[in-house]
Amino acid sequence: HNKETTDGSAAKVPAIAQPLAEKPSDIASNIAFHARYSPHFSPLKFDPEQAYYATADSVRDLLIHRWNETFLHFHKVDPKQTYYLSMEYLQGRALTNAIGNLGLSGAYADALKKLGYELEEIAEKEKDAALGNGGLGRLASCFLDSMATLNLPAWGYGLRYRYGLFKQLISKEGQEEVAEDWLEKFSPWEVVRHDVLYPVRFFGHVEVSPTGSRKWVGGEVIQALAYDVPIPGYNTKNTISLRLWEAKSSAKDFNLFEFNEGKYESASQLHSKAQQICAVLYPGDATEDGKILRLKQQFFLCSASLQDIIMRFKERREGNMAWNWSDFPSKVAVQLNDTHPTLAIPELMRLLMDGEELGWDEAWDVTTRTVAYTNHTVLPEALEKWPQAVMYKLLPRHMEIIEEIDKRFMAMIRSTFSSMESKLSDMQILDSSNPQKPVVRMANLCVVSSHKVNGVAELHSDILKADLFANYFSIWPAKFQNKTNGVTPRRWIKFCSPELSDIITKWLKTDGWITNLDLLSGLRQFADNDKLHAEWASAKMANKHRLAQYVLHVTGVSIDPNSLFDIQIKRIHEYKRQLLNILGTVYRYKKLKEMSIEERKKTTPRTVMLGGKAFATYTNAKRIVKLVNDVGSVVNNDPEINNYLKVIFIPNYNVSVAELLIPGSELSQHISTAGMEASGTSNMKFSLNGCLIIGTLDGANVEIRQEIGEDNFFLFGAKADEVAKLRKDRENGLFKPDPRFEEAKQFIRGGAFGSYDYSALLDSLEGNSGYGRADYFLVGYDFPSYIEAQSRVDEAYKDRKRWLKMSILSTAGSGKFSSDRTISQYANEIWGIKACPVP
Ligand code: 6GP
Repeated sequence: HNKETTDGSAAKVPAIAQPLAEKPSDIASNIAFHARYSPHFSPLKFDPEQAYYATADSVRDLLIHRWNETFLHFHKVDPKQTYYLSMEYLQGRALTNAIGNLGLSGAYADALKKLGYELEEIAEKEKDAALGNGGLGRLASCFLDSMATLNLPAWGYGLRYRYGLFKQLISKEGQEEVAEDWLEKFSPWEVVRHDVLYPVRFFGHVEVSPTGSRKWVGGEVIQALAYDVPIPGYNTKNTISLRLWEAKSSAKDFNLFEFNEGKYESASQLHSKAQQICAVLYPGDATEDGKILRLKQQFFLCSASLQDIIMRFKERREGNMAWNWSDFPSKVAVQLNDTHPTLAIPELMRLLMDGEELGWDEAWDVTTRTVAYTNHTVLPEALEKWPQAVMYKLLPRHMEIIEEIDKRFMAMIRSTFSSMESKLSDMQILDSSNPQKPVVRMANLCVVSSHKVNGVAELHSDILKADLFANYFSIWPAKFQNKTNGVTPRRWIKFCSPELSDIITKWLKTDGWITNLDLLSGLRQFADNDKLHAEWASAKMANKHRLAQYVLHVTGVSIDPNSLFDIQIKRIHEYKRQLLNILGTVYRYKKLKEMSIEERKKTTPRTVMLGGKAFATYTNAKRIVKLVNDVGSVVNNDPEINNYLKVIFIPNYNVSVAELLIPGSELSQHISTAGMEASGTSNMKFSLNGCLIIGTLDGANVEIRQEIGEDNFFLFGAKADEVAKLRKDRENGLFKPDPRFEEAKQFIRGGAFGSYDYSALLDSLEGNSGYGRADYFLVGYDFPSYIEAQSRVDEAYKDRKRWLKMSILSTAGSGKFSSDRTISQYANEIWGIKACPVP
């Protein structure tokens, strides 16, 4: 019963007469049909929300049609396929993107007009699918778009979190987290597949048969049910699938007897356990129960996905007597999006050995040729380490397998690389150096078991080789690669900034750049052209007006579209240094206060916008959010200053908010401590949209600056290779803070922004709290060069012609940062897969 229904026998499904609507009049009647007969709401009303659902349903028809054709085609051709395993996907809204990729934006706009609605108004009714946290999750979504567009045989696998990460509310107290309600009213973009269901086991024990074979039995069994989200490619029939697993119990798990005795809770115990698994992304893991829940989520994703992958592999070999398990890696590539899906490694080993009766060596050969791993961060606290005791309890058979992998790895090192013996304790997968708390190092398990390991920008990949994974690099140099991140040009310029896109198409005389972003370099020859300048400026201004309206709507603060729009949006983290931004802004405010009116009039007016979520238990990050809001309350209400400076905290930053902010931006901040931001991807989106960057030489900034030219990038700060020494100097008392830095901190400590005591936050810059080392993120060291770079920005902005030229050159130099380029490189250099376009 687990088989796909479209297994090549689709002829069994009766044909339908109803045509798929692609002309405005047909689309309008299709929308009307869904409004009446798709039973989400009362069929008697057609308000904007219902119009959205009916429109989405009609788009879904088209997607399902293409999705089926794609699936049948892949089934027939049986190409090697990639399976992307990720705990996060930040899909955002689907409607505008889907009709844009289908080439039907105009037709849908016309159809809705016939029904009395504007497409934009309807599209805004959609809630973001917010199944992610940050860059890693949005990258996964950009990758899906590129895989579909490049006609690659690929699938995404993830979890269907009912409440996502959280919704951020902002009050006087700062950030408050509440459950995200994206599924409260049903999502039209998912197709539940009641025929795709797999059991996933937890706990239990290992049983050894008389012949010595081992089986995992007992424990708790939860069902994984597939929800498929169709992912249309741009300008192609190919529509691939994001399969999200939902945890559920079955009717036989419901104890009717107990229920009728009034024992309601125990009667449906398994039901509530299943509900917990897909409730939220990254539940708190401070307690043991929290750790078990996180591991359950990870294993649930891995086990269901691998069962599905193996089922498909076997299904496509049915009737063929000649196939062999050693063929598996020539049909299947599994990509681990960071370490969260590491359990795919022991689970694949288990399924092959205990399920398919392969021996260790054969299973290991298949597994290691199948799995590859991407690292997305070098932050020590993000490198997952799970207590061995918890792992034994939840996954006893997997722990046996991990122990065996570790044992064999050590034996291999001793026999083949004996000079590395002294490094073994660092390289081992099991770390028992603290006998009270032995842990499993997931990243080590990934590196040992993957055929390729990659970082996400050149600098980051170099750091992996020289530092984090240096020992492994010395024994397996060929295993390590770089794949600089990219973003999809469809969502991140074509659809979110249609005016600018039309200008680009007009000047390049082709819209080929949308799928071949390198063509943007053709804009360079027009960088000084006054006509282009005028068009460019007017498109940017329209986007700024749209953004200003949004800001007024969500914050009540009106901002001036003639001021410089300066934006920093990303998760709030000390290494990303939103604190540097706000300290710089505080300094600017203080200087403005000290100026005469005449002097003030000569300055460049700015609107500083920040947005991002702080992890619920990350105290300093939450203090930063509060500080930004407190500074905003004072500055925005200061009649002397608020024509020259505004400070806005954008609440609940997510994908659809980014789609408004990025096109309207002129300056964006990517100012992490060098060496700490693996890549960044919003830097690419901003520069693609003609926004200038103020930034450090970190992550992909390095490559962006190379591509767009040094003169078009406001650089400041320490370099990655200086950081270690600077930290040492600081610890040794050799750091002399700049007086401007002291002044900014003192201004806050003195209560200029209210009575809240910020000393705990500011003390982290003096050196005691947080990482236990003085100003670990070097805010103090970089402050003066940051302030000076900001002055260069102010000067450059005064010269309109120069600024516009820099803006055009930013877009022109962004060709490299398409996720189409990134995904082609993964396909060729890691996965070994080829395009499989639906004819
Ligand atoms: C992020 C990195 O912080 C960011 O620099 C990078 O651009 C992005 O991944 C995509 O590669 N990392 C995460 O979001 C994360 O959770 C474990 O890493």
